[in-house]
Amino acid sequence: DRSPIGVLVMAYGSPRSLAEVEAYYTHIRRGRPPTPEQLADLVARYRAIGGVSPLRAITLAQADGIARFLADDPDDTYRVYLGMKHAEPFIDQVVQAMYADGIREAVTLVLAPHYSSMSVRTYQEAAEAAAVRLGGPKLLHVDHWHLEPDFLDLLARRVADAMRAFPDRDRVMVVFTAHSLPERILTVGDPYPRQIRETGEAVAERLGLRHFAFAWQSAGRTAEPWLGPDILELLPTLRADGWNDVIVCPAGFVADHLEVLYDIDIECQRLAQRLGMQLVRTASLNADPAFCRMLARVVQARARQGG
Ligand code: FEC
Repeated sequence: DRSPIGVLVMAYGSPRSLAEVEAYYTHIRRGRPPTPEQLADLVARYRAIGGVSPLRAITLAQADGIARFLADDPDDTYRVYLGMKHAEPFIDQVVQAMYADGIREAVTLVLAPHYSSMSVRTYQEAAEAAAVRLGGPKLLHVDHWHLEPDFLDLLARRVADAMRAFPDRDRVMVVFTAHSLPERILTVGDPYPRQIRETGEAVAERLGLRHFAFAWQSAGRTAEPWLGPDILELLPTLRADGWNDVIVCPAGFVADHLEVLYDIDIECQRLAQRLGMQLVRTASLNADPAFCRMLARVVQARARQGG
């Protein structure tokens, strides 16, 4: 009667309504409430994408999809849980539920492909703090999955689909983007920028792309410097270099949400139009069954590896 292996799927989280935006923003800011101007600005961005972000629903569907594939495992029994960094159910509450359910060992998986001390690691720390306090479960982390062949194939397919909007692929620049982080991650040798580059290069190689570039997006509105160039800075440079056709592949994200639907589809698209450029954004992976299967396999491999 072995207890099932826990699977702690962790995601960013999103407000369920405009009324929840302030509490959400305050949580992101580690307890410091936003100013009224900051709050109004964020609410306006949520309104611009339809009032609520689809992120929560997509995250739930991704976790469901992973669970469905894991249910077919002939050897092991898994029980999937979903915890969020900035929204309910919070990661520590979920670890508590796992513990109460008798889960002794759990694989943790963050729904973001690239590892950073300021992203994936902070999810893991939230889970670890709860597990240490409770005396379990034992956590087996998946640190990153940015070079999984099935992930790269899925991204390559989406870039190829976007390419169909253009008559001549040799005149299209493909820009891989990921969420910016404060520049100080570079002083600790953080692998994040390198891993994003590796993902983009591997996708480019699969497609035989000759023209591709990298840019950051969605930098926070704080005083310290963030990694650049931002996609909003890169576009004018590309235009000046004679590029009119651009594909943006937000390779650091796995779902439609504010940073894709607003920052790319509205803000970046507006700039492209002003510059007279044609910009096509690749479709997000969302709950594509092939993506969920790929994640389920990553979980199985980590469980078998043990720790
Ligand atoms: O659709 C939605 O409702 C949520 C979209 C969303 C995703 C997301 C992903 C990442 N973030 C990362 C880092 C930071 C850092 C700060 C920060 C701030 C915000 C704000 C909003 C927001 N993030 Fe986010 N992020 C999303 C949403 N993020 C809203 C606050 C307003 C703003 O700055 O625009 C700065 C915190 C601070 O002020 O100190 C740092 C990283 C990711 C990608 C990896 C992951 O998913 O974990 C890294 C989706």
